Amino acid sequence: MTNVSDIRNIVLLGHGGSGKTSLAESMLHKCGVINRLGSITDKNTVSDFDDEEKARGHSIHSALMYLTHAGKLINIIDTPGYPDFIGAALQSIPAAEIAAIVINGASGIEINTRKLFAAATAANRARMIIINKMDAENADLGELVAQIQESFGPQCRCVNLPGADKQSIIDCLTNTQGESPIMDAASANMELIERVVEADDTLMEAYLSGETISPEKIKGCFVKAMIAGTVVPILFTDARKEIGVTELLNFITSYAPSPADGPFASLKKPDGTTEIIKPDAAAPLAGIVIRLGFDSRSGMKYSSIRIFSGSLNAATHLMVNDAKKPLRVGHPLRMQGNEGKEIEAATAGEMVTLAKLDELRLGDFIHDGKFEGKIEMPPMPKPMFSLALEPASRNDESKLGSALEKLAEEDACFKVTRDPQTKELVINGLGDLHLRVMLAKMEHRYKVSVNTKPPKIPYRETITGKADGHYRHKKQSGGAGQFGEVYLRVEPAERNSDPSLVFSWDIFGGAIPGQYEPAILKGINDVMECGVVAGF
Ligand SMILES: Nc1nc2c(ncn2[C@@H]2O[C@H](COP(=O)(O)OP(=O)(O)OP(=O)(O)O)[C@@H](O)[C@H]2O)c(=O)[nH]1
Ligand SMILES: [Mg+2]
Repeated sequence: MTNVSDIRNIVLLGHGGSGKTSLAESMLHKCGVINRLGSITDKNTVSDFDDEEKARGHSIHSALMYLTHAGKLINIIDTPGYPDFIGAALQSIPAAEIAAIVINGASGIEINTRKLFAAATAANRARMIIINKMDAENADLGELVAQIQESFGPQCRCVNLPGADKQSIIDCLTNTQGESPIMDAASANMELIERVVEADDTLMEAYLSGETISPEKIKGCFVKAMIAGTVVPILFTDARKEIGVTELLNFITSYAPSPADGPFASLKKPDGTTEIIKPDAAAPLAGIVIRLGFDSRSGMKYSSIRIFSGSLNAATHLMVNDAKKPLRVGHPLRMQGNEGKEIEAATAGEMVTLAKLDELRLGDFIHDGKFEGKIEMPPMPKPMFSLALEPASRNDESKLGSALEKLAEEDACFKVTRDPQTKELVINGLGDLHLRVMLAKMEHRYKVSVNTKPPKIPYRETITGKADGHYRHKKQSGGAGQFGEVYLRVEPAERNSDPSLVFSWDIFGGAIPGQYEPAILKGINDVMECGVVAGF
């Protein structure tokens, strides 16, 4: 069991190609977890272990890793940066106190940099910015820092700076000596301290009255300032040459929040109130499912959980959301990319992975029966790209349903629907690349081939204006005579109104017996389903 204050949970967020996976790799290498630095080109990083990731040279899923540095356990979640795979990144944000937004030093602020910075802010995470690829020849790092401050606010302040040779790092948190092409260490230090003291009234007063604030006091206030967001530290790295990586690890262990510092998870209870969950290992169990994956070889399902309070071991009776029946769990695992190491127990503040629990879904609230409610996940973008599928052969047909179900379980932004009108099987995702990758995964992993085509557009007739109709029914030939007379007025309801039919009587005195109403409604609904003019 690791002491809660000795844990740091960090999620790496940022646009595709900014170097998150390489950075995670170099952190593991620096700490001796791996003895060879893997690379994207050699397809041998710990994080991008999936065949599809290796083939494409970028991350598709989130991956969990861990290391120890300066006596602290650092859990790292590497996330994909391409907009098509943003679901996995968003899903990981609630799992970590620290959100590190990685920016490519050469290409600067990109679309997902902004989206993910905003998502981390909305989720109240302690944010930091890592400018990676500081070695890139065309990088104007001074200009980039200015753009970051303009886009994300003046709270973004440099904690270190690249040396003129881009081979070294100049600390400006505890040091005022040295000069970087961006600025001198003394000015950076002053700018940084200004923002840190803002989180503490006493320190702020002392600072404004001209007192020199000691490095110890700055250190004591830094975590508070990061959580409050008065400072968003900027650090520089070159992940390929592992420059700035030790400095990054030192910063995380000494200045960034542990689960004991916060921000804390909040549980939305059934009565509408909120309960803050403090990371107490002795308290009841509470956690959320942050990642799901199926092993490409064994097909085994792995569910990763962030534990907010309590403890989980092989004997735990695991409750999921408001289900009444507990699940039996096997040995908890701690994941290093694709490799799971059995651990006795996982406690508050940690991440843990459980095998073979088919019932678990992304975002599920797990507990031991003593908590009730839901921990909210960040909003997910709606899948807007669609493809209609047809199994390539009869053999594929039988396997298609279960393969699609597994793919949808892993990815909150991938949905499978059957269009009730066109009867087509349709997959929906965030972009063309998203859908192509899912189909490739289905082919390689589950050996299911499909033919695709653009989905038929389910055109629907609708009412565009107001109209009155009248029909008289008379039947006198044979048996009892029948007579009926109907007056119907139709006009458009509000667009997308739910329910789509708004029905009311326009008659005074109640001369029509109520028993006719269901038949009338059925008639109208049948016509609405089939259309009047063109039959759809
Ligand atoms: N020159 C240089 N190249 C780097 C650095 N960091 C990463 N790269 C290269 O940049 C490319 C992209 O790196 P990744 O680590 O895959 O980037 P990522 O952010 O994980 O990308 P996604 O998984 O697509 O979000 C790879 O070819 C890396 O070798 C760096 O600091 N300097
Ligand atoms: Mg990556």
